[in-house]
Amino acid sequence: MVGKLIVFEGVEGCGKTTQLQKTYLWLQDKFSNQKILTTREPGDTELGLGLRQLLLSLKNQQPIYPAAELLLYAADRAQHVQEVLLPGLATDTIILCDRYTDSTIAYQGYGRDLPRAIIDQLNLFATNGLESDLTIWLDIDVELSLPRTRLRGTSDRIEQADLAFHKRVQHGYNQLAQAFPHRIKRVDASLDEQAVQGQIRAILQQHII
Ligand code: T5A
Repeated sequence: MVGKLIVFEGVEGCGKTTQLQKTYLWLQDKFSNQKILTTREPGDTELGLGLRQLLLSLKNQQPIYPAAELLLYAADRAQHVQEVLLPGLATDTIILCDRYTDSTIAYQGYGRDLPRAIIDQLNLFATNGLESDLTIWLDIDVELSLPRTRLRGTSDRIEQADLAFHKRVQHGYNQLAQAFPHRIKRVDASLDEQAVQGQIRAILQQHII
């Protein structure tokens, strides 16, 4: 199979990380000779890990301004694309990526209200035009998903934003899914883990495998 970039997207606590791992194990079992890689944004490279700590830590004494936040996510992505995604795809790897360009549109665009034109330009610059082959959007109301993250007992800087922010992010994903139906496929993430995984497998079987 040729390399593919499959991205998992959604609001906080939608279950991306859980589903990405389940999908990885399923694909590994199904295609034992296929190279499969899991990765995430922000924080999969050495530079990205430092940026992730800056972005998500609650220890910052001063607020991070939206424009600075946007540029830090773009820097993480630029490094990630060059260091991980492009080399992986060049060696026919199936890459399962936790968040990518749509996160920036949803969070910094819809959430922080930064101009879409600038975000699109930065996404293009950071990715060199690399788009996902398929994006799985785990759709769930934030009223249901945020309590899941709180069960962990800790929350990061962005999780602590107010409910209105998270609702704007959720609306952003909705708008993106309507704008790019060929690339973004919705799953109902309010169901139990197995039911969500079943929907993801059906989508992968239809569009990738
Ligand atoms: N960000 C990122 C931006 O603002 N701009 C950008 O450009 C990018 C790339 C990343 C943060 O950065 C922001 C978005 C984020 O705020 P992160 O730690 O990677 O930070 O945070 P998340 O991506 O939100 O990851 P989370 O771990 O918080 O949530 P997940 O991955 O959606 O959820 P998961 O799988 O960890 O599950 C959360 C809990 O729910 C349970 C799990 O067991 C777990 O306890 N769960 C379920 N419970 C019931 N039913 C199900 N179906 C369940 N599935 C999982």
